[in-house]
Amino acid sequence: MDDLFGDQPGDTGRREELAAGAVVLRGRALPADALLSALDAVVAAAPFRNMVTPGGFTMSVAMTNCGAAGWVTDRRGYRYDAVDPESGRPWPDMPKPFLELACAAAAEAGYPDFVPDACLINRYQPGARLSLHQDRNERDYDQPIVSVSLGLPAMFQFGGLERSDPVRKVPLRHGDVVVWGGPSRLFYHGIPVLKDGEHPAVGRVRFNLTFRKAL
Ligand code: MD6
Ligand code: FE
Repeated sequence: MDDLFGDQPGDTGRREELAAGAVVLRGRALPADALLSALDAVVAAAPFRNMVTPGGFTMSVAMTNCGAAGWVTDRRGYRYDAVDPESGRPWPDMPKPFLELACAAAAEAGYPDFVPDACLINRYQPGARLSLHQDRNERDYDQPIVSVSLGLPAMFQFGGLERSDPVRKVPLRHGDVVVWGGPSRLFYHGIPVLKDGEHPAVGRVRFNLTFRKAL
């Protein structure tokens, strides 16, 4: 449905190189119905929560995970953990539609051996933001990250290896997939304050799934 009603008419299927090793596959996650149903099931088992940073700030982005390892933060630091600290149980299994999309998108982008063991799920309500950061809690930086955007559009800030490097702004819309690795694997990036809006299939929210090989 999403592709018919057109979040990005004419854009689906386009491939945009962002930087060495980083590519946007426009609309690659469409149609997104199976992903959204699977997301509901994950969230029923492991609800979204606003985690606390080591510095003591509560994040405006709510998070949960699926897969063998989940990314967590608390006063003790950032890390991957096999267990959801809220429930004491393992994170939900990675749903098949998640795994299939992540592997296929990575292969298309030039990473044919990528098999994620972790999927961090971010939920942005209007006003939420994710400040500039590097993804560096994974063991093997030769493995890329696959990022899937669903729901409301967002501006993705994409910098360089230093926090002070200039940032490019890349609009990410419902169904877009970013595959990111190689020379840009440790580039700083973030999401500025999410603008209000209503997505026809998803509502007043943006979800981002980031697939990683964490262990
Ligand atoms: C987001 N994404 O798009 C946040 N990290 O909501 C990330 O932080 C991210 O999209 C590493 C690789 C790809 C990403
Ligand atoms: Fe990130």
